[in-house]
Amino acid sequence: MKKFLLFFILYSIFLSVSVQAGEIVNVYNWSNYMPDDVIQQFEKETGINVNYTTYDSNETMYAKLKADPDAGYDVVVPSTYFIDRMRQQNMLQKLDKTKLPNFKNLNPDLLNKSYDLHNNYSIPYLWGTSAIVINDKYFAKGAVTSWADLWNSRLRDQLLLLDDTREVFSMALIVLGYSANDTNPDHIKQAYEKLKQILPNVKLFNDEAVQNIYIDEDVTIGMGWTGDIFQANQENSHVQYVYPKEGFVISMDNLAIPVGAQHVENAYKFINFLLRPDVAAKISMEIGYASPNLAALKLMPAEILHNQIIYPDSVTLRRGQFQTDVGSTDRIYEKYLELLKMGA
Ligand code: SPD
Repeated sequence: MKKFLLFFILYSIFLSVSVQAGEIVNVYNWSNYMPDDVIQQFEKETGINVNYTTYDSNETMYAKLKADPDAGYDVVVPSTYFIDRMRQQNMLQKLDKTKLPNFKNLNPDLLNKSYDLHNNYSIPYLWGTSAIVINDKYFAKGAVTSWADLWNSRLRDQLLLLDDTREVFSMALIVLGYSANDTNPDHIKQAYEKLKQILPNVKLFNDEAVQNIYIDEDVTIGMGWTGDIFQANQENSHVQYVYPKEGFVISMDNLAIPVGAQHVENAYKFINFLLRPDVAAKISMEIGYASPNLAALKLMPAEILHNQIIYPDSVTLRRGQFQTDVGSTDRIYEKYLELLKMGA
């Protein structure tokens, strides 16, 4: 009887360890970037538990994985310019597309770009822009049309700026007439000097609670990302997104598997699930970013496809610049952002 009990206990431990090891996927994503019910649906359909944690910037995610490649993440969602850096630094696994049959749903125009030719390391998730945000109760439509308007001294202590190095510098570089992907240290220094001039107008730097801040009208002017402002506009129709006349940044975030991933098969299952047309459509419509999934677009209503926050018209899109990796110049950007925030 004792022997039987011991066998039973050991067998139960073995079963529970093997089931737990196989039934989890550790996902590390941007905050406010995936609906809870999508995660629940995946868990229900597959029996795989999603251990979901979030980050607030590419830099945070990159630093964590750089410090510890075995940090335990199976899926991460870097922007294109970080995919470029991370694949070059051998931080990502080469993908086996035979395990991603839903890859075929993606828009070919958004694949095979220089940051990852053949998409060997990255799968487009969502794309969006950053632009000006105004509350039209406080700012008449047409009164703020350019990034340069945000430097107006009448906006003292009123602005929200994204707490994101490249986004903040892109704004200043574009105002100065430079590329948002500039690597010339002198131009970046000029952008820093320009940003110092906007500091008296800055109320806060934030990137995690942007939609609520605009919904609650704690801030009524500043900058923001597509999805946050789409969501804010649904709750408070006075929150408006204005594509600046000088230009703006377009970015795309991508699903990838870090080299140290422990649950690779589950990572493939999760990514393939997100590429399913019905799932991709749900994510895009709830989170408010544009979908790179053509099959998903076919499932979306016209009011979403014509929503100017998510899908700006082709004339507006021509003013957009796609974010690219700036290599080691990134350190210069980061140093200046730190200095700026110390002075804010
Ligand atoms: N809350 C989700 C934010 C996603 C932002 N992606 C683009 C970042 C490019 N710098």
